[in-house]
Amino acid sequence: MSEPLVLVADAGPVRTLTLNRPAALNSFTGAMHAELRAALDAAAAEASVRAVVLTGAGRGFCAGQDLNDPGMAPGADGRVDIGAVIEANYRPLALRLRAMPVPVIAAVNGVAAGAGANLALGCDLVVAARSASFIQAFSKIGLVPDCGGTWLLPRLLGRARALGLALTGDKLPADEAARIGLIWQCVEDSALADTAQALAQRLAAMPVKALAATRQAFDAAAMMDMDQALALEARVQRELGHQHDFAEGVAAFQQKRAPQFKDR
Ligand code: T3D
Repeated sequence: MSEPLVLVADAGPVRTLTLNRPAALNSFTGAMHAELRAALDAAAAEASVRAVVLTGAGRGFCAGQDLNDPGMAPGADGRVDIGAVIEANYRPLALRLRAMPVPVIAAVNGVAAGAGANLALGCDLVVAARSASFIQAFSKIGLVPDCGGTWLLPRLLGRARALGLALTGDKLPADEAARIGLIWQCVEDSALADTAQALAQRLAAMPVKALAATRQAFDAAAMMDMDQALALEARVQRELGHQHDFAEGVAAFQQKRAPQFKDR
């Protein structure tokens, strides 16, 4: 039997998904996309999973689209339909990440290039090893940033830096990515797995329904004026205020005990 293209491992409430094509820096084939979609769907469906860590096997995180994948071969008209690849694979992937009911942490263990960079940046928190880097490799092969890059990069960085990275395709080292606020944290290589795991365990013990709602409210508010965002906040708080976790959080505070959150 062939090796899984996405490895799945649980540590209590934290599920770790590891992209597993290390010889090609975990670049995406159609088959790896299918396994990752299925793994994300399973994590979303299982009540016991309260946080997800996404990382890569070997020395890379993900080098984007596998440029040797037979799915990239020209069709009968002699042309490659990259739009179809995006619609079938990258768009569903990026949307799935944004809709996860639990926080997702990217543990970027090495180079993250092309769609691999934007896969990481689409996660809720990005922790990167000092030796890792982020490359918007698209311009070098005549494409625009995808897997949500056109939406994510200007929001994360502002237009000047986003365009600078996208146009040049320059390698951005992890420590610089942290310094300019593109990612949450850069840590020593030897500390990456433990740091990401500890962060995931910490978030898993929190009210994850509210954490996911926070991401979704941020995404929605990005398209709104302030009054619309205030109305959104009222709607979301009303719903969260009816949940177990709000009552539990307040009761635990009043009773000076640790809360036991369970909503999802
Ligand atoms: O259908 C569509 O195209 C639409 C979707 C587009 C989304 C995209 O992601 S477009 C961008 C695609 N990705 C790239 O252009 C990145 C290509 N890779 C690189 O530029 C470099 O590999 C890196 C900068 C990421 C890393 O460089 P380095 O020197 O550390 O490693 P390397 O020697 O280049 O790569 C190691 C191996 O991985 C090598 O295989 P080999 O020679 O040892 O057998 C290399 O061919 C393979 N590899 C790396 N990236 C890819 C890849 N194989 C297939 N596809 C790749 N993207």
